Amino acid sequence: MNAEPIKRIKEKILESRKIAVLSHLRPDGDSICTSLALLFMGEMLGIEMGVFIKDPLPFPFNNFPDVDRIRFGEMPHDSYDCVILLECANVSRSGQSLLEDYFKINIDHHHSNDLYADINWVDPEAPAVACMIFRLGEELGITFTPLIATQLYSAIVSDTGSFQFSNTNAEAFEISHQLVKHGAVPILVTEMIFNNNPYEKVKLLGQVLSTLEMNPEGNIAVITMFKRFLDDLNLKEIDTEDITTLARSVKGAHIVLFFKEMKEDTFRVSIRSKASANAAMVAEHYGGGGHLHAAGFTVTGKYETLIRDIPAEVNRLLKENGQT
Ligand SMILES: [Mn+2]
Repeated sequence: MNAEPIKRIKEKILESRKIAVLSHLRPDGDSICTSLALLFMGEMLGIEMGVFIKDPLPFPFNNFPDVDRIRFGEMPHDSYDCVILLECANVSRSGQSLLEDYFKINIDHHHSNDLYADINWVDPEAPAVACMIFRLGEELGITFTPLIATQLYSAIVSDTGSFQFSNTNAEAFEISHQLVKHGAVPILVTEMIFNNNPYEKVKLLGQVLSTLEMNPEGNIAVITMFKRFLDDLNLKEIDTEDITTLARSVKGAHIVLFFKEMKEDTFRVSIRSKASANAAMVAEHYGGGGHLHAAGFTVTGKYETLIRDIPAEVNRLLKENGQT
């Protein structure tokens, strides 16, 4: 019982004949691509593998190679020797029910994790869960095929925002170096992840950015997406993280307030912040919540009033708490 978790996971996998791999609700590039890499690794060991994801895949991962190997919705309750949960802080994060009777393996690189499984391997230093699965693959003596290398490399590129986010460390580069040697082709992954936008998304990006305003102090950027932007382009929902990233790139901007019109006089405000500016504190002030650098809240009122009052109040809050 005292052995390192990676060793115990190796042992459990090697004695298994049938394994289910689960990841979290609203799956992201890291969880999706790593699940597929793990599926191929298990199959190389002669294990019957199943990848189950509750929610549909977001763009652009819905167009990735081999996503037809993923099964969506509720996992069928077969006789798995173990269930591996990737990036799930608790069982309910997987969106799956009735996992009580299974032997569970919990692999995560986030700080907050309930350590709920039979084997828990949580490493907050790992830049992506893909890096942990790479290390597990080495432990298992897997020969990394170009297919596996491409999935793991895609996961790392996605989770580190192309080696730009704060989780980018030496390990991200070391493992990527190995993966490229094993046949991952960086330019092809870049094309798949970043240069694959639908025309409508880039048009929308332009429209939202045209609303960009800075507060007088120049530390708060405000952008707005009106419902009519989406309606005009026949878009329902689209990932708008790129737009926020651009707004946050303005020199001196510590916080981006992204107003999304839900219906008349109702806005969902996403907050993205950097450095010491605490997005969660701002969101909580308005009855919302979130994390240090990503949070949100909902407000009602006339747009002209909100757009004037909220940035001023947010600036006051930041000043009061020494966060500017
Ligand atoms: Mn991740």
